[in-house]
Amino acid sequence: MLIRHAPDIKSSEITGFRLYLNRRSFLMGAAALALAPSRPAAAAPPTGQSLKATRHEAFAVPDPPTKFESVTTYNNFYEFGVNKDDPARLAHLLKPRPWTVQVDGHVARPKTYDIDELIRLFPLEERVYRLRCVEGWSMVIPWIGFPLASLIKRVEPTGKAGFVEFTTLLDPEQFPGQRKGLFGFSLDWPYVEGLRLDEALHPLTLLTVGMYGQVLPNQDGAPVRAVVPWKYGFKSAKSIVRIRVVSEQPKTAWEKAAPHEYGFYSNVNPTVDHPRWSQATERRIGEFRRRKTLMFNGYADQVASLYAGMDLRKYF
Ligand SMILES: Nc1nc2c(c(=O)[nH]1)N[C@H]1C(S)=C(S)[C@@H](COP(=O)(O)O)O[C@H]1N2
Ligand SMILES: [Mo]
Repeated sequence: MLIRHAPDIKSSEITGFRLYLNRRSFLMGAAALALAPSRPAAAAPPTGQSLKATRHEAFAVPDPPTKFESVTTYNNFYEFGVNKDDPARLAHLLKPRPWTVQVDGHVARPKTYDIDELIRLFPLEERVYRLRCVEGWSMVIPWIGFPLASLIKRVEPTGKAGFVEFTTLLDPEQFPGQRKGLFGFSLDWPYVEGLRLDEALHPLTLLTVGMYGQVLPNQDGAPVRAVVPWKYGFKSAKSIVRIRVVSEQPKTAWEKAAPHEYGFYSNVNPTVDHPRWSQATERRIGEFRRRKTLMFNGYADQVASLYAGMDLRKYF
């Protein structure tokens, strides 16, 4: 059981499997930081540039947004390391330009998009969503992006399409966490996530390229990440280089690491506990109290029908 010695304590919020991983790799993480190259003198990434979007009120939550500072300094992005502050410290290593996203698989019009072409293709919307991590904390973030469905429909899925698979960039030069041997723990890189086709086409599911009126900071998944607000945070893959329409359910990075702990669906569900901790409550970053976790993270009216008749204990 965890000992809570401060109300706003950070890494101690990580429980179970992930706490174990963090402890194991704490010293190794420090070594990786020391070895990481310093900020290059080349052109700065576009992080911080303002990005215009039309505010979209449907699905917006009334909760006040989490502080930008918290959202950009308290991150999970294992490619940079397992500690919450590793992504912000090492984010300068990631170069979000030039960048392409390969969209292929069971589609009639596969295409590799330049990121700037992709951003121009669809009108950008601002949507305020809750995001809850499986570790028991949550945030409220004004994202900027467009429905993933717009892109999927554009490439025309064929009759064989059943799932959508996301792959994060594999590059140990930019992602120190992918360097073999530096950390005591490693996911099976690249980070892979997936959704059922109907989940991917759901109007709530976004591809995001910004937040808080600006270009997505590197530590939050620049230049493009998925945001699936009714699922645990790890389903929202960052720094995506490939979106593949497939027929079989993808094997995700977290499923491979611990299949009994992280299922494919990973819908936020306060009635189905993680094998080693409760999912009944959460702490909103910036608050002290714990609040009750809502079914499907509060999006039940929109998404519950996707799972009608499914045993959510089995398909966790
Ligand atoms: N590629 C990649 N995507 C990732 C992760 C990661 O480690 N690698 N962590 C996930 C987890 S566990 C969470 S909670 C969210 C955190 O997003 P944030 O840091 O922008 O709040 O990103 C998700 N996407
Ligand atoms: Mo998470």
